[in-house]
Amino acid sequence: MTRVFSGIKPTGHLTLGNYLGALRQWVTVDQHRADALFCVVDLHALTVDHDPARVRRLSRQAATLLLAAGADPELCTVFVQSHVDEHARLSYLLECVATDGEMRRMVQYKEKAARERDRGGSVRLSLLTYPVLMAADILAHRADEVPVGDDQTQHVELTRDLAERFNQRYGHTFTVPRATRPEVAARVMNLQDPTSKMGKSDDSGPGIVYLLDEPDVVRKKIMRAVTDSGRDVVYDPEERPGVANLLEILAACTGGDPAALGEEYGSYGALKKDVAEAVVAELRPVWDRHRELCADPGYVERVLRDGAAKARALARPTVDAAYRAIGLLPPAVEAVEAVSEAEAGVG
Ligand code: AQP
Repeated sequence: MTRVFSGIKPTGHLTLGNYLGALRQWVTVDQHRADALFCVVDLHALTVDHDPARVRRLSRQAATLLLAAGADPELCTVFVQSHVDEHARLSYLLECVATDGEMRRMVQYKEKAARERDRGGSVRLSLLTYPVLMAADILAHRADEVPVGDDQTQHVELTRDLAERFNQRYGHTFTVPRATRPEVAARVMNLQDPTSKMGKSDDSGPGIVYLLDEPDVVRKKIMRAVTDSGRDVVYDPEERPGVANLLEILAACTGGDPAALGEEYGSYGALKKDVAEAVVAELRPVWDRHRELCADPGYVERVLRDGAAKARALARPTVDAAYRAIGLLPPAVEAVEAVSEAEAGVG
């Protein structure tokens, strides 16, 4: 069975971009057709300036929202990255396979490091190396597919390179995964600046629809979205990024095609109104389920505990195999077991 792995980092409140670009695909498609693992990648949230209490809070919130969006623990594994040591254990080995040059070429690193320097802050070494940890997340579970939004495809490419290099040097150990993306809304843009991604660690509140915004706040943000200087509604991401973004969001929520939908509208106002109502209708079941889950925090805790146990059991053999393949001496107990197994085999 195909194995799917993907993650979400608790660096801020989840956005409509996270939902349409990732979560929705995970819960409506991936968990039904594959052996799927979904992870709150909390270690990744430590790569930028962070408040410990906030990361803890956001980690719980991200897991709750993932379940509210429809992740079903009977169908998939939901867990928190730091609960499964194998990810960090494998990351170091992959750092010994990755090069300094390839890490510095990562676009997210360049953008986030520049933003950090502009603010007068220092850049954490982990911001440079975290794509290797992401590779470890994926490879430890031998994932075949990694459903991600556009912004993460470069990191999945790196993961493929590291897997192939490791396999070539040390013997076949890892599955080489591939990125998958949603057909529309693979990059939802900021409503106030449609040339930038709608990002959860962004400061510009009015341009970002958060999954836990109240319905009227969602409507207001969409009605105030920046459009373009033209008047006719045309799907043209290059020349009309604001309108194209709204059409993509509408298409993602209603199932249509963005270009065809554009032809149905005579004004930006009518388009915005329909987008706002489509988003509210799309998010309503998530809000309802989220309220129920918040009333039962023990359930979320149990899902995460059971998910971590499953994920650990799944990752352990692959990570142990990587340790052996790269030339590390197995711990004594494993060595003794290996000898007795060999002797039993000979006898
Ligand atoms: N705007 C987006 N449109 C489509 N997909 C998106 N994703 C993120 N933003 C959009 C996808 O959501 C999944 C989880 O994302 P993440 O938590 O790894 O990262 P992020 O939301 O991009 O958040 P950061 O890095 O903390 O900060 P920002 O957002 O400020 O860059 C991924 O599959 C991602 O592609």
